[in-house]
Amino acid sequence: MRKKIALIGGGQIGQILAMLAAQKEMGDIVLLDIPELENPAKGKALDLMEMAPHGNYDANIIGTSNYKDIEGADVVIITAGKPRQAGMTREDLLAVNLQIITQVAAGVKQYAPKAFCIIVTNPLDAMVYAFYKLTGFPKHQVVGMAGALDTARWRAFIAMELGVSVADVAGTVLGGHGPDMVPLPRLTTVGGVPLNEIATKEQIDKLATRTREAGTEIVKLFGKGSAFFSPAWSAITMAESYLKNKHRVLPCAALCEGEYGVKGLFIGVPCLIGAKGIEKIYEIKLTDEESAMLQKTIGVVSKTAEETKL
Ligand code: A3D
Repeated sequence: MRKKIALIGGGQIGQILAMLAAQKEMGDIVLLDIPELENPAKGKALDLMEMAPHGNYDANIIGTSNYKDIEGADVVIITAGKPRQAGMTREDLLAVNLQIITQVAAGVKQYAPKAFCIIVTNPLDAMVYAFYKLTGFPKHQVVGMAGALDTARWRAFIAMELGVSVADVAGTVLGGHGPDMVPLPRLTTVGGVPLNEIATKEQIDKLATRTREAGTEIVKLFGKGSAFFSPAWSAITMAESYLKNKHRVLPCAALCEGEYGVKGLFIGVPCLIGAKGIEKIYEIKLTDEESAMLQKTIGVVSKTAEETKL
């Protein structure tokens, strides 16, 4: 039997997720949106079915607004919620998206209680915390997508700046999904060569700042809405590691219970994703400066998590 992937939210990111999941033949796909947008969800699903002969994939893809259709899903990716508009912070979305996540959590809890759940809705660290609290799912089954995207942006900007293949840039970005996130130049390499040895301090500072502001850079260019291609591919990478037991090590918002001195919060940390979900969190020995930066982002995440009152 094919695996089943439920996509909650059939907007910009949801539709790209559906296309990627189909192209990668990850399983059958359910695209769920609110009742008022059930027909557009059905239309997107049908369009993807009609793309299959050229896309060369076999998958059953449906659109719906009924949670019953996600029954037994192996993976649930949640993008339901409002995106930022120009001039907004992610935290401005807290009240409206908390209401949406509350509805989504009830539906997923009822119909897909065993699924590996990847939350994308912003403000990310608070929404994944809320989903975890509301569902009561085990911690290894609930994760937020942010670090995978922040790291992709860091790698992309380095490759663009230095004129090297992005495939050879390795690194990681820790912390919350906001302007206080912590790129780690000390641990970033280009084909094994330390970044610090091939880029100047000015270049590295500029790249770190651009990474922290990358989401806002796109929001400003769009004028309306936020990034969707790169967030979708980041979430699909996480889902694929789970479904195929690939054991990718990706920075994800995972529940920390003592790791990095964090207790009871979802923070972006390097995670091993396999068939059991979040199988391991890796702790990196940080310098004093890096630790201080991480403490700052933990403070921000702690405040938004508190604001959910959960
Ligand atoms: P958008 O294109 O508006 O799609 C969101 C979809 O969610 C819409 O089709 C809505 O109708 C649907 N929706 C709303 N309420 C519900 C509900 N109760 N049940 C089911 N569906 C519902 O937004 P988008 O796809 O561009 O972005 C989705 C979310 O991802 C936003 O909150 C963004 O801020 C967030 N986002 C996060 C990142 C991260 O890196 C964490 C990056 C980019 C966007």
